[in-house]
Amino acid sequence: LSGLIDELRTVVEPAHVLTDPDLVGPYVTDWTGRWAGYARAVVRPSTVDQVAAIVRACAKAGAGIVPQGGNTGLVGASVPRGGEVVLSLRRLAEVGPVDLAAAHVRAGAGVTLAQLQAVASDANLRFAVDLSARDSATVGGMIATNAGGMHVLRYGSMRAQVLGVEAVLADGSVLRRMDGLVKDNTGYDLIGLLCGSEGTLGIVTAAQLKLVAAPRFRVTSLVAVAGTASAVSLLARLRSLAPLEAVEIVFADGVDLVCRHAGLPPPFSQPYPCLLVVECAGSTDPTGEMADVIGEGPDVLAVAVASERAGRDKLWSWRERHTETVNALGIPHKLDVTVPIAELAGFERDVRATVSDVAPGSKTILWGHLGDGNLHVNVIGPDPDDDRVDEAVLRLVAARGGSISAEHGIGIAKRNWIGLTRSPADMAAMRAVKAALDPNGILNPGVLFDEGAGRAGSENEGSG
Ligand code: FAD
Ligand code: 2HG
Ligand code: ZN
Repeated sequence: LSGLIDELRTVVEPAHVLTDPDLVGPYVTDWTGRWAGYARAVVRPSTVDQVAAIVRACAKAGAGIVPQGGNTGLVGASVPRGGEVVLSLRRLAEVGPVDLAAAHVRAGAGVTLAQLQAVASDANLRFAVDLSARDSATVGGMIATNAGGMHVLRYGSMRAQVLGVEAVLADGSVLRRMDGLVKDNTGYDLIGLLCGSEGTLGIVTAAQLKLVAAPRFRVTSLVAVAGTASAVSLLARLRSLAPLEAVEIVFADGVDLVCRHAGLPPPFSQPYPCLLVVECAGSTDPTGEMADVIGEGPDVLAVAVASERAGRDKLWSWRERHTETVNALGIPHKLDVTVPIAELAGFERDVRATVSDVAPGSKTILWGHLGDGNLHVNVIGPDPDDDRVDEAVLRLVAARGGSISAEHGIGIAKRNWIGLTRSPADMAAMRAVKAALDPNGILNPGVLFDEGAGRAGSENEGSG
């Protein structure tokens, strides 16, 4: 053990090989507090060559590596399980310059989303992915999780923004596809493969990222409706709006908790069962067409509209502050799922009833990205190790033809149930990819694949 640490201290400055428990602490517990482990060391390189040398040293010593960016991941994949080396990429934080003609920018893996958005905005452009962990979430982590966020319905998730990647593979070799070419059909799409690989196939050190035009106008509406079924009928009308960027859903109980936690006033003078945040952006003012579409239905109970930054931020705050509010209530069980939009209302009803049956007295808080059929099911109450609620909810998702991981990944939180929605053939192909790229299993061991298997929902039960 000390041999590896001594070797790591020859690769990066000794001050960036952390072993002191006080310094290591923030790197070994996840954002939710549900997942924590022990690390041999935390290493903080600042160049791709250092990353490659660290990987070679760990491979030689047979030490597992947990790549880490902002540690905002929500499925337990960014923290060690037992004695791995945490490889923090945060110091790879160079960004730019923006290539205006190509509309792309090079960013190091450790660049935060907020930094990237600021650089794009200075160039009168914009990075299309946005999420509320923007001040901490990094480019590398967002690629590794294929992060989604608020604007997926218009621009797609992280994978759709990535034109190029530089990554260190498990043998320490460097894969470099950084030309930023929009068209390049030369063999397998290894860039796409790394997106969503959760640190199990390679360590992203930099990326070439697509930028889009910055809209002149942006208008946000907070729309009250009677429930999920009404929200889905409104969504059907909203789809006719060309500049539609976001349709997010929250419910009265969650909004009430957010108000109490964040000290916000209630959004309307009376409570409504369900609220949507609807946002449009473009080169002309979308206020009129939004009002036409939103105003025309009997299902709309109240509307607030803002087009200036401060007003829009306020309308978003009742939605964006859900995650921190839930964390303040206890250690949550987080289930980030998609179901076909036609199934959403039924799923919402079933999920509330099922959680009450399986964990009486617990609190269920739902919200999400309605336009993507993506609900975040957060349950407070069951012990962190008691995963009966997790299993019950994920079985409901599978029964309705959904996905057990919409945008956060599988990590260790859901690996026992991956077989609910992936067939044995699918699992065998994924294992073959893992074995080819990381034959000794040193990259994020235990993530994605349940080596113990045999539990409910293991791959043998795949429903395809
Ligand atoms: P980390 O948490 O450090 O790591 C996440 C995963 O990526 C781990 O598997 C890790 O091993 C791997 N990884 C990290 N860096 C690298 C690298 N350089 N190379 C290879 N693997 C790497 N997610 C969404 O999709 N949509 C949202 O709307 C959203 N909102 C959020 C809001 C809050 C308040 C929080 C706390 C989280 C939210 N997330 C959301 C979850 C989270 O996935 C994203 O914040 C982000 O993608 C994680 O980036 P990170 O740098 O923090 O990665
Ligand atoms: C969101 O959309 C994030 O708010 C986090 O994806 C979801 O905390 C969660 O469950
Ligand atoms: Zn989300």
